[in-house]
Amino acid sequence: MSNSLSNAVVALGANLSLRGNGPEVTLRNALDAISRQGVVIRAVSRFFATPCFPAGAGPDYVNAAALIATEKPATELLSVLHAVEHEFGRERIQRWGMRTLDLDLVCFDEQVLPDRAQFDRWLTLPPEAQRQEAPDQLILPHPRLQDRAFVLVPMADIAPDWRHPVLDRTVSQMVTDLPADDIAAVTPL
Ligand code: PH2
Ligand code: MG
Ligand code: MG
Repeated sequence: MSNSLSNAVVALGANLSLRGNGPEVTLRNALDAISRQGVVIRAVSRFFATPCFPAGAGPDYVNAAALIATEKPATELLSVLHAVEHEFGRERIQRWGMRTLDLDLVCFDEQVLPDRAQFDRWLTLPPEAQRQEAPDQLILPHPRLQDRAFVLVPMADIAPDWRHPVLDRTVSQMVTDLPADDIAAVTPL
């Protein structure tokens, strides 16, 4: 048995207050809750205000990213994230709906899950289908990672050199691939 730790990136987001706390406080509390679950938080990005995607679907978000080291496999880390979301009032109702806390597992080492064929299907899903369909299993890396400034800009604070195992681009490179307006709209708090 190897004791080696895996590295994962978790994207944090919130755009609704919870128990009188705004999104920024919720994200801080969520990071504390994650670190009580037997995973090590190695680094946390700055916090950013980001325009809601899709545009007009709700208030601006606060987004951040955390670099995590863990002995757990990816699916167990995901269970931890779901438990913390639940603790912070998250109800899974509407795809891309407003939320008090969203914790997305973005990448886990260089793993491609569940397999390359499934990953490729989600990667190339047309935008209209993306609005309708949500995967019922863990897809890694997150299939929309490369499209989203609100994920990539925070991630560039903590894992600029992580290389996407399928796209073969680093986080820094994927940031520069984004439209300049998208990057400019992600503003540090
Ligand atoms: N998350 C969503 C949907 N839209 N928009 C921003 N700016 N940030 C998010 O984290 C976000 C979103 C679904 O998880
Ligand atoms: Mg999300
Ligand atoms: Mg989510």
